Amino acid sequence: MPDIAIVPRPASVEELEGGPFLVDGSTAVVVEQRPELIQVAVLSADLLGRVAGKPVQVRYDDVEGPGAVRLLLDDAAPEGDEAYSLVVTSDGVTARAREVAGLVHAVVSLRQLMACNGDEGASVPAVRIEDAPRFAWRGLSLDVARHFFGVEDVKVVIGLMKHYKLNVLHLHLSDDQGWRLHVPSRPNLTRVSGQTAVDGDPGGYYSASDFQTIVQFAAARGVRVVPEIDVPGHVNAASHAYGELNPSGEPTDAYTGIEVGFSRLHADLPATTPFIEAVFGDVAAMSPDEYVHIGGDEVLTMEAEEYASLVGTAARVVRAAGKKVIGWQEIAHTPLEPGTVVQFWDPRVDPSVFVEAAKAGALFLMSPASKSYLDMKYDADFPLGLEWAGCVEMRDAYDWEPTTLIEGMPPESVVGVEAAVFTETIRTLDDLTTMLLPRLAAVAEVAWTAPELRDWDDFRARVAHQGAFWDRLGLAWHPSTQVDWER
Ligand code: TNX
Repeated sequence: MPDIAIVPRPASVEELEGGPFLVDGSTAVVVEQRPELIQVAVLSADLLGRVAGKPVQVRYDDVEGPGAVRLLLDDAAPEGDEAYSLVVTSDGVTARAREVAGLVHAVVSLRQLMACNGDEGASVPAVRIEDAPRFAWRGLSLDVARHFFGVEDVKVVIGLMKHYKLNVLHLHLSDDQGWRLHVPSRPNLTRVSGQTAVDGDPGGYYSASDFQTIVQFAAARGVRVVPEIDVPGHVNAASHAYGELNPSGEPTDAYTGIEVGFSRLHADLPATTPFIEAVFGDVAAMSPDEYVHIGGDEVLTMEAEEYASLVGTAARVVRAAGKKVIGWQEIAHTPLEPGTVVQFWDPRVDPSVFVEAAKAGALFLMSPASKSYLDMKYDADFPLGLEWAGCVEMRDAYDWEPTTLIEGMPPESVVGVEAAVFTETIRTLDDLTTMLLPRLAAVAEVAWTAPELRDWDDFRARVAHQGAFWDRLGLAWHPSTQVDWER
């Protein structure tokens, strides 16, 4: 096991002369007394204290002296919103960044370097790290529609995202099987379709205040939340709650199976445009993020023209609310405003339409199912997961290059990488973390680390260390045989 085993691998790591830094009962996180720094200091003291098994204090004066973990927001920090530097010597630790998100990354790196010394606390080797992400968008798409995951479960997921320096939680909030976000102007969506889930399992939904709780918990950890309402397909939860969305005027039956592609909105019904306006208007008002995801995938029963018109309506409403649009790759078949983000997911189709869209100004978020869909089985015998994109082992999730995935795509069109976990077969938090861990760490390194620093054998050796961390947190995870785990 290398001494310095940070995942994702930092841009530069230099081991320094001198002894380790000890995190013990005398350690304090020291910050200037400013609201945004106090929040990150309290979070950091908690994280470090829990690993060391000793309470770590927060202090608001700029004490020099030994034992301080100083978090500084200043211009001497490396450039870039999320960049940071971290210097550890036996005397103390200094983390610098220009934005709070960079300080969170620095503290996560520090935490990954801590080795427990039993009753003495923990020690950290002397080191200088300079680090910054390769991609600005490093996401995880979480399907809470097929099976619902409540606020406490989502907090666990956000904690893991933060630990691997992922910064966008994309919540797939609606699908055929359930509707998971209360929409004030269409209350039946959650009153009726908040109750249902795959296989008749229990449903659930987020109230406006639950959603704010998630957003704030995430923000404190440097994670944005992008809400997705999937239209014009994957809408049975909506057409079950509001019969006016169907040509018959009658609600559809609840759907608890796992087929895709059958449900749809109808552009020519009078209720449809007001529905799209109300839902996306309310969601845009509830969500502070710059982006709203409009779905757009797998509408198998609609002509291209009607599809384009409904996608266009959703995109117009999102933009009118002052937000930017992201949608699944199928939206590339419609006219897009420059700057729209297209989320690539299905590598089985002809990619030329994506290259054309990119040349016309669309941006691409890479979520190739055969690499980054963490709801695929690890191997054919795995009890959880689907197989339509093949099995995704640890190395599959690691060994791929986002900018060359689509032949002819200008590399500068790629804004990032997003893992996804759809939950048709995933019912509990244990199921969920079993699918995420260890593969989330692999996709996170694809998103964070420069290509010339990525190497499977090197990653294997570093990630082996993470098993003990998941065990300590009591998380269920899959001990892939591709790694010699340290537990
Ligand atoms: C494809 S990803 C879907 C989802 C399924 C998923 C299962 C996407 C845009 N559509 O509806 O849940 O596969 O892996």
